[in-house]
Amino acid sequence: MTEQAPAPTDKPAPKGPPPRVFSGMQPSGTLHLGNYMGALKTWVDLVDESRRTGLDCIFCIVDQHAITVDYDVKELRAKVVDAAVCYLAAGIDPAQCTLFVQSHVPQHTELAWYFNTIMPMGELGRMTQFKEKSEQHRQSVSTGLFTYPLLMAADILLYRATIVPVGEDQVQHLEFSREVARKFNGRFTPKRARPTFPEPAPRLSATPRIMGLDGMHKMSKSRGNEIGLLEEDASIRKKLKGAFTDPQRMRRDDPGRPEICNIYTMHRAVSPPALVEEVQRSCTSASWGCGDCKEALGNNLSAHLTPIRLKAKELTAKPEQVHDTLADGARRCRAIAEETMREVRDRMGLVPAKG
Ligand code: AQP
Repeated sequence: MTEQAPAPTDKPAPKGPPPRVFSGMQPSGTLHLGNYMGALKTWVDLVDESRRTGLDCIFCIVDQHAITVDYDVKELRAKVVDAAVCYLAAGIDPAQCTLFVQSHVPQHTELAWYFNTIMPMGELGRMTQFKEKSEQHRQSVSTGLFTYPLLMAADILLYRATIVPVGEDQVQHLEFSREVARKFNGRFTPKRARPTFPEPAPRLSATPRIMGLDGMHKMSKSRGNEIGLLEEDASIRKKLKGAFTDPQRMRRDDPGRPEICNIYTMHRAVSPPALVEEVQRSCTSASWGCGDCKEALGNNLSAHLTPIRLKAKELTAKPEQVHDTLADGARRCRAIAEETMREVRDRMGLVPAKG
């Protein structure tokens, strides 16, 4: 008699937990349009997506990264709250995701230390951001600035996150985080066991690199070349007037190259698709001058950012509410982090304290 194949069942295959998203920003200054268009807008999209898909979104204010360069103690305190206000005002809904401050979860630095012990210095020395920032802060380059990518790897891997929404400048650090995961798994994960860490991948926005108004460097909190996320319309319009555009557009009727123009890139982030097309056409045909593109951008930035600015004003008036949100987030993150760390310590051979 032949054996019968088991009857198919209607039961769906067992599903794992939904993927986890993790990202953070430094409270090193006022968030700017680069942070927003390169990363924060994607966070908001992912939170919206999580309503349908169950994605678990965790967002962090990475204050321990911000202290790797010279900073003002009093200002840092205020900037942490300002960053939380920006996240919330931009549309990060705390009922739908987790928001917390890095230093409220001590396991980040613990895991970073363990990663210090497994990654060779040569790999850290190759990091472009370290080279640029050590140039920028030449008077004192801290060891923390050098080991920054290890803490960033710990931030992500502590939560076993696989989706990391960041701007283009962070892609190299993400590749490094994957290398850390592979190294740790290779050395400490027992054969046939589930890897300790999954490999995280970047999620880039459609505008992953926003240049500064100077056209020389990416828009940055520390270079003074930025437009602030909460800046007033009049100030934004004034800054746009002086913003660097396509250097080949010397005269009004020179056709432009939108693909290399930062003004066009910003249009792509905030303007309706029909207007983006119009800007593209009018720039290449020279029917619009740079001033026209800038004026249209000023109008669309105003429409896009005014509600964010108003919401931020409301939240700034209720700091207790913001602190409560951060405290709830830290509570949840400490629990997740400790679960990971128990496994990490065990796999690395560290003996737990009795009791
Ligand atoms: N210009 C940019 N274009 C696109 N994305 C950007 N990001 C930063 N600048 C741009 C993205 O914003 C997120 C938060 O960055 P961060 O605060 O952690 O560090 P950063 O990249 O060093 O930002 P800044 O503004 O340049 O800060 P400072 O001047 O203090 O170093 C990241 O996802 C980043 O990719």
